[in-house]
Amino acid sequence: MSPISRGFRGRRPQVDGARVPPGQHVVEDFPVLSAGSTPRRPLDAWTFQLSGAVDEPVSWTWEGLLGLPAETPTMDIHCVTAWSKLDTTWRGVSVDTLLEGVETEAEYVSAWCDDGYRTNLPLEDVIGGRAWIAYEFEGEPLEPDHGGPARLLVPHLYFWKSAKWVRGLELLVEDWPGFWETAGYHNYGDPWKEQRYEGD
Ligand SMILES: Nc1nc2c(c(=O)[nH]1)N[C@H]1C(S)=C(S)[C@@H](COP(=O)(O)O)O[C@H]1N2
Ligand SMILES: [Mo]
Repeated sequence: MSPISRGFRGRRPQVDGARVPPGQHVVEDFPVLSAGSTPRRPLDAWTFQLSGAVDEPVSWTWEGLLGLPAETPTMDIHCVTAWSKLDTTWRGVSVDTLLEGVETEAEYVSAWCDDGYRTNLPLEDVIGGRAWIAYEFEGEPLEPDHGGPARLLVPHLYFWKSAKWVRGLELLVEDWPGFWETAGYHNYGDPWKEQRYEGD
């Protein structure tokens, strides 16, 4: 018998290693990782707000968000707990669209959420077509456990930066580390540089 079974190898999912950051492995399922329990907010009590270093805070109702031009990005996502999920398809509004016409001195943002979670990012990481407020996953409304009704999606950074149940972005002149960033995780979190923990 051949020591290598072609049949066995043939059933393995084909993974392009160049798409998987160091120390990560590809999963087919979609794990749920939350610091607390899933908050439930009725859509008629939901708003999304841009606040902080802006002349006037701007906010959208749920209907208002759905009325904005949407995009359907297909992206790979990378969780610091070492799973990566390839080719996930989302639908949502680009943060560029929300920031159109907004004048700001800010260089950072803090995303805030209905569960009290916060995460911080450089402003430049949420513009230029790299971040969305996502409300659909694989063609279905985003499930509450995965951040529904809407979450921030920033796939080029570790997934803890993709704030679930997001309600707004506070624009900041000075950086303000969030929940995991003050608990020993890396402030920036580039999966390609394996920036998992403070000091990486
Ligand atoms: N509001 C909020 N967003 C959050 C979290 C959280 O606890 N609260 N957990 C983060 C972490 S650590 C990860 S890995 C991802 C997990 O997203 P998922 O549950 O959809 O896989 O959400 C991130 N966004
Ligand atoms: Mo995480």
